[in-house]
Amino acid sequence: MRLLTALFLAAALSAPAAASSAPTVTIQDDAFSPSTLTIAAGQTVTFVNRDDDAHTVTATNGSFDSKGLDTHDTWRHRFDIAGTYAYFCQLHPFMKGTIVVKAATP
Ligand SMILES: [Cu+2]
Repeated sequence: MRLLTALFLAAALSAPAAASSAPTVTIQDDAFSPSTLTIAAGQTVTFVNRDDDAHTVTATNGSFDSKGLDTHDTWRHRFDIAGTYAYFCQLHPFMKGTIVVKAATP
């Protein structure tokens, strides 16, 4: 019985590790990291602001806009359509990033 409990706990504890591999872009030192992120269609990207400054995640083509993200704010966006999405920070237009969305394989 104890062994089963241990196995169950091990399985439960390992679950969050898988979640941490979710696509994430960190905003730090006035830059998006990674500057280019490749995902599959249907995936959700989490943007995390680790800077002292406010930033935005704004699509160059206007298809998405996080609005202002303060320090430690996170913002998520799901990309359903394959393509290359360039984005920038409206407050610091020199900050640029790209999300490459590949068609999901059936
Ligand atoms: Cu910015």
